[in-house]
Amino acid sequence: MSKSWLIVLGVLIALVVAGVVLLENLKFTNPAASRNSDISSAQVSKEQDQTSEGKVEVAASEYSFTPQTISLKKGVLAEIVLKNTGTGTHNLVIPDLNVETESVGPGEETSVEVTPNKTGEFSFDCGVANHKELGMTGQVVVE
Ligand SMILES: [Cu+2]
Repeated sequence: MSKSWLIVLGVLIALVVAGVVLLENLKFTNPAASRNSDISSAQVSKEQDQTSEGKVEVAASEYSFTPQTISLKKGVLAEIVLKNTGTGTHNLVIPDLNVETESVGPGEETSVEVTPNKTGEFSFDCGVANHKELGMTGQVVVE
């Protein structure tokens, strides 16, 4: 008889504890939810920052690129902006990453987006005429 009362008492205590825990959770549900959404929107804007940080500007002239080495990150979207600071037509080609900008004339610029799917060092060059042979080459380092 006393044993079954102990069980009943134990169940009652368990119910009370569970009820308190539920109430606490309910009390903090709304603030917690808004905190979580703050965090996720912060993460989104951080990712957008990373995307804009993934903007790489390359100047093309006769017959070289500046800079000659650009760094990208595997799996991270980057925008490569090609500015033609020279007097002829140029573009930028990264064969290993399937990247090719359109050709732009003096003073013009163009851009291309790339999300490298592998790490390594790859060459880029100008695909116009024999500009590659004249020195319009560079290195892409993907980490
Ligand atoms: Cu060129």
